[in-house]
Amino acid sequence: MIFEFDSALVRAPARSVIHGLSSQTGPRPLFEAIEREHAEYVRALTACGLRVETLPPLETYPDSIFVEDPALVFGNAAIVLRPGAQTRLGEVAEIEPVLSQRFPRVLRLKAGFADGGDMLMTPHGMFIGLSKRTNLAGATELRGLLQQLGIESRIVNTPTDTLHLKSDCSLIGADHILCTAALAASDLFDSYRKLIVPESEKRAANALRLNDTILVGEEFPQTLELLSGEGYTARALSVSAVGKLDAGLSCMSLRWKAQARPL
Ligand code: CIR
Repeated sequence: MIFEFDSALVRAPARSVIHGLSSQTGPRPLFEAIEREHAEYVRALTACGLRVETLPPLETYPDSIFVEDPALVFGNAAIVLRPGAQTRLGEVAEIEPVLSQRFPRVLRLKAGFADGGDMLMTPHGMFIGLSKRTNLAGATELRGLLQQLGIESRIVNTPTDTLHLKSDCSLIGADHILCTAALAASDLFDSYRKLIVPESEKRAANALRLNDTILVGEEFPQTLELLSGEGYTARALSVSAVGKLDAGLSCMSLRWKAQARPL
């Protein structure tokens, strides 16, 4: 099932994380605050039943804590992507050997750009969002790679004022999407039930369902209430420091359910 996970990779924040990319003009986050949020995140993943492996920090790449962006992982395969921000492209060479050691099959994007944050996996296939980070060349090549793994995909537009497709939406049930009003207004999720986050809590749309629990930013009480009202178990985590770097909950891990390897 799509929400079943037992394994995750995260990367410890480097001191340089405070210089990560951001579209915001406010103050930079403190390293200690990011470190705290990251530790809390790892504890939450573990509490949800995942075995979490923490990769060493990379000072050269401030945004490398957001390990979701340079790769996609599945039970028995991984795809190494090419993040669309120049300062992040070097993360590819760092994650590739890690994945080669852990997955029997690793495919690689060769041209164009694609960030994992633009990829939304559903029971019906993968949405590939075009954004400032994922271009048509990358999306088209990725479609071919996903096909090799037997995964259908659809290339879609991401709202222009958002970083990634998943900054604005998360799959919370097999046919249930948590999303911003902007995404709900598009025809993207016509065949899904939508739970729309309040305008004042737009960043809450980047939630993370792991097994039976949905992780949500604790800064978003109305969304937490909406989710509980729908019968979901939600766990609140602080994301205010990583939020200053345009990040949320999905970006800090790669998650999968391990599949038995043939003998
Ligand atoms: C960036 O701009 O690349 C980072 N500061 C934030 C990346 C967030 N990643 C994600 O949502 N998947």
